[in-house]
Amino acid sequence: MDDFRVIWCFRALLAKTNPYSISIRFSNILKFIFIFDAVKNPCLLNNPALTMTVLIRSLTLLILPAFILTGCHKDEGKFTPIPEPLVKPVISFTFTGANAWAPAAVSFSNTTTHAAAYKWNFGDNHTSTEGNPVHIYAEGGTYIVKLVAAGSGGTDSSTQVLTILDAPTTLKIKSVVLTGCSFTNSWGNYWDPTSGPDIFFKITDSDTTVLYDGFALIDSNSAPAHLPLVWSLPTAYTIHDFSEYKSFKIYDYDFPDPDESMGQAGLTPETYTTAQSHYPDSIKINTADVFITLVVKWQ
Ligand SMILES: [Ca+2]
Ligand SMILES: [Ca+2]
Repeated sequence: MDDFRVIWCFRALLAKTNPYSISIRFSNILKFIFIFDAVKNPCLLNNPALTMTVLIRSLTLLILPAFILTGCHKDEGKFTPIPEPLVKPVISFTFTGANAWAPAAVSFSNTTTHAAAYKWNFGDNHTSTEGNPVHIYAEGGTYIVKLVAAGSGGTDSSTQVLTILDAPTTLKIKSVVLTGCSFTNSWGNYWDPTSGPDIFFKITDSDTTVLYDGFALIDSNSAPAHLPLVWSLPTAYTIHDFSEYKSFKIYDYDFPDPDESMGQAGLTPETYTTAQSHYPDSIKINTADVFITLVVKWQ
């Protein structure tokens, strides 16, 4: 755009009340400037409204008679537009979620300026054109993240390095905490009518193979007020295969009869190895019969 027309109308000058107003209509104009004669009238420098008033009053004296005779008069003004300077993108971004076990979700915060389009290369053969993407790194490693930004002033790019830790290979069960259970069996009878149940746990596979017997940690003569029952394992039980189901079975010790099962709950550890459910320090599992919290350590 080289120049443009300004059409003003002095209809407002016909009004007999102050202050005078003037409307100026522009077409397809993004920027404009007014130039006032501040040398002759320094007080006008910071008062464009006053300048317009003085200008209008002066013009009124000269032109108003002609308006009265001819009606609204159109005039043209010519201004020099100020072109928008073209600035290259100034790339800036931060991220959170790195230095975590894989798979890890890393959130990128894009603070680039003078850009309208972006392309991310996360360094693991994945890309994105979002402004502020969240990317899940599936495996541990060191990755070079590159952001390319494009704007009216051109394109530019910047890189940063981030590290994702290799996924843990073991899950250690440090404590089994019974937070809830029924103190009556399915017939509505107390497990141990005279003294309350003597509660302990076993860890088994999906069948009946006992992997860990917690009998040594038994809580004898329990009552609801004793909950939660906290069983801290002297030696943590270690799970290596995250795809195998583990059952935590709760018993009332009966002698000489077989132990009475009060219920069970279990987990498959890989459920907790996603970017969303990301290696929690405690895991809650339950069925209708028992509620258990496992205090664990991944490594
Ligand atoms: Ca019993
Ligand atoms: Ca008992």
